[in-house]
Amino acid sequence: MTSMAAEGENKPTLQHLSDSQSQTILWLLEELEIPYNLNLFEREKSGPNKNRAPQSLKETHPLGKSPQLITASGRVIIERSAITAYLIETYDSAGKFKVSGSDDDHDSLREQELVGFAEASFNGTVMTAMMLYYLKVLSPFFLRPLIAAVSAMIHLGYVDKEFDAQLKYMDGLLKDQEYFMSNGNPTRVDFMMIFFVQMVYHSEVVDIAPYPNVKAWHDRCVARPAWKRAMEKGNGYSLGL
Ligand SMILES: N[C@@H](CCC(=O)N[C@@H](CS)C(=O)NCC(=O)O)C(=O)O
Repeated sequence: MTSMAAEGENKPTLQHLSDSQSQTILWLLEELEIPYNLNLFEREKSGPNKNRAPQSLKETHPLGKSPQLITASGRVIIERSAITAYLIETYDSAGKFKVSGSDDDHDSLREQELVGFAEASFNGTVMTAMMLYYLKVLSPFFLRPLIAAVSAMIHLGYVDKEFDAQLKYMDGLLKDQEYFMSNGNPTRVDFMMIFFVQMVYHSEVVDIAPYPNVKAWHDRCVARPAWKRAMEKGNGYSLGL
């Protein structure tokens, strides 16, 4: 673990990679309105590691992924679920982004459940759809019709049904409130969920128009001034296929 506390001047530091889910941590930092350091990393432009993170991200964590948050005391935290929990717990003294309810739909257990749903279940469907897409476009041309046919079968039998069930569930959660667990300000669930929804939205692997509350929630998140500031401060956020 590398200590960057001195360099960080008692501020957290975000190790931020272009076109990545780190953008959502940048959004949270802007929402919190705290001082922080931002180290920008670009994806490799060519060679065998084209589009991958640069080796320099391994200097702060062996996995070399982004986001990495280096705390003011020099501890390196990976995984957005842990980073969002840490940042909100440490810096949200007014409780703007904390869940505050005690009923089943708004308590901390529900928050944990929905963070897990976003990361494991919804992301699982998104990744399966992405893999099928890349398998199709990256395979040799003579195999492509066969792979396209197998991919269509997996979509029909599994992926599309999962997407529909999951997006309907999410649409229902957003029926009477602006964010997944709140009105007014997002919570950790929204900071987690936005990336997975945007993967779907930007790549068009599934149409979210039939889920109007999800679409309205997405548009509400990206209309926030903090989201816009984060977009200006980051170094690109293109998720299209
Ligand atoms: N589960 C991790 C995912 C981290 C991750 O996979 N980051 C990607 C960017 S979206 C990355 O660094 N990719 C570059 C690479 O693998 O070379 C989290 O929540 O932070």
